[in-house]
Amino acid sequence: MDRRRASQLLAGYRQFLLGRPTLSSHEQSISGSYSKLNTWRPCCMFRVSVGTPQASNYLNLGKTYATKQRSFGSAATDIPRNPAFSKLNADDISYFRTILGERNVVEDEDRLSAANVDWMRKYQGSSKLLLLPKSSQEVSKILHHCNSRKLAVVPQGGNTGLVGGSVPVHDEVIINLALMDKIISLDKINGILVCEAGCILENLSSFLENEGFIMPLDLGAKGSCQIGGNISTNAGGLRFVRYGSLHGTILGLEVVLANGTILDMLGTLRKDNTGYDLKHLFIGSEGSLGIVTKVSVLTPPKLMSTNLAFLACKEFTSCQKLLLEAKRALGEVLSAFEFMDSHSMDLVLSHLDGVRSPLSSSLYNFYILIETTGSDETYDKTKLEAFLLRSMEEGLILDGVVAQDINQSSSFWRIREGIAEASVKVGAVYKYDLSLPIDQFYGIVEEMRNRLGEAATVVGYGHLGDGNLHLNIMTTRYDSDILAQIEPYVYEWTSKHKGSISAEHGLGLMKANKIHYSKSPETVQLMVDIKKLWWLSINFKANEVLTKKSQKVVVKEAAAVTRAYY
Ligand code: 2HG
Ligand code: ZN
Repeated sequence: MDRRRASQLLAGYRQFLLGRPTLSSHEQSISGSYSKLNTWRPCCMFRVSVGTPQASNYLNLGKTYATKQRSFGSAATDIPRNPAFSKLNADDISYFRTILGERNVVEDEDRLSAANVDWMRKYQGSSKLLLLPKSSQEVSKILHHCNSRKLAVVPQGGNTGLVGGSVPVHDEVIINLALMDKIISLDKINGILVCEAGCILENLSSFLENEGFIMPLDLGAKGSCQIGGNISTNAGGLRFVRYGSLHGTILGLEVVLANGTILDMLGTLRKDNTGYDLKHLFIGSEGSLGIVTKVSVLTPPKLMSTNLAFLACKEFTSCQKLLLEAKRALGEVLSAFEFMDSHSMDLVLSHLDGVRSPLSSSLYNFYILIETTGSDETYDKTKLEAFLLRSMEEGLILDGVVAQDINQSSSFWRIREGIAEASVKVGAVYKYDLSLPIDQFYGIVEEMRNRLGEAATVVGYGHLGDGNLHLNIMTTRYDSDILAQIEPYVYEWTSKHKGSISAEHGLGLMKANKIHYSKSPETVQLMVDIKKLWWLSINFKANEVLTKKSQKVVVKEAAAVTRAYY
């Protein structure tokens, strides 16, 4: 494409979308409401086991157990209830009432059934009790009691996870942190926010934006997910390409261990080299070592100039080159680089009301969202425009638009963030959250499409800037034959290409026994050892149950890391 034609197109982009689309619920939320959105919001969870740390007895996943029927699909991993754990009795409930008050000890069936099932309605537990603590001390008392009574628990945040980690497996006591939602402090010079773990991500973002900062983390589930759950799964999201992992931005944590000990690591220092940095053990360990109750996070300043481009490419190789060029040309202002294929786009357009493509044609194969955030409007715009012109001239981009106001950018984001929401409208969805080398990124999507043929709709999208693909496979209903064609093929393929089977969603129930596809036996063994040591150090009784035999099972099955819940 010559430069003049490219310039005309770019000018045309600015005229585009003059008719404002109807506000989506996402946009409404941007204009100030904190209310829970109707849109999709899966994300995270945390989980810890309490009572005897008898990890091994429920890890022999190779055997088939005739336990309860799960709703479907990849949830089929059946884990037997460990008989070493007690059953709740009336005395337990009375004790919880004395520490939490009547209202926050929930036995109501409707509320329990909502807390027992995940957002996809794929993983279903049968807990009879939901506890809503208001402070770390209350969490500590709950855990201390459960530990001494050998009652299993599952911590729950916004219950937006996609891997079955935030709901009970059997009858665990659910500890939901929703009432622990206070903002404790903000250092307005350094942007260090301290808050409770139950704070909803979007509320933190809105609070910070009023103060001139932003959360380093942003994701589709922001209207419901809680920061404690984000940390427990080490959620990645849309700003990862710019601000990196929570391992970098979380400065401190308060965590309650299974025996009720409150571990104060709630530092607010950028630099602190005094011994092991133990907070990292809790970031991404899915609650297997403790419940995160408070958080200290380094928040970047809010920069005033944001631009968002919605672009179309013909080949996947153009998307790859565009990424490289964007990193080179946009450098420090690049704040998101998101990818979706035409199948993802079709899915959103056909299942979400009020969403339409910003491009005049729908014949493109791939779409890229590029966001820049900087401090100088003219400089940032000039940089982006020069980059877009060059990319069009080189034929990397076939078409595109640049959002002209917040409504337009919200409508662009709505398409990308709406894919997960649209995916559950088809019927059944099998979700894979993979990290892959950039040259292999789209290969598995094409392979699965060929492999499954007409039987399924296969879409690929995700955080191309971070090498994180979301492979979603949709069918009208869950079917074990389809599942058998997908798994273990997807895991083997990922492993063969040195990818990760869990980039940002955690292992949860879905992938607890799949860890070996991404980690060597020695690495898993060390995780198992750390976990055993952890439990031993907080509860000497553990010694009695970690028999030689059960330890072997732990090692063999390699699933101990997160499936120590029960
Ligand atoms: C996203 O990036 C989320 O949209 C969800 O991580 C991915 O639903 C999925 O597979
Ligand atoms: Zn994602």
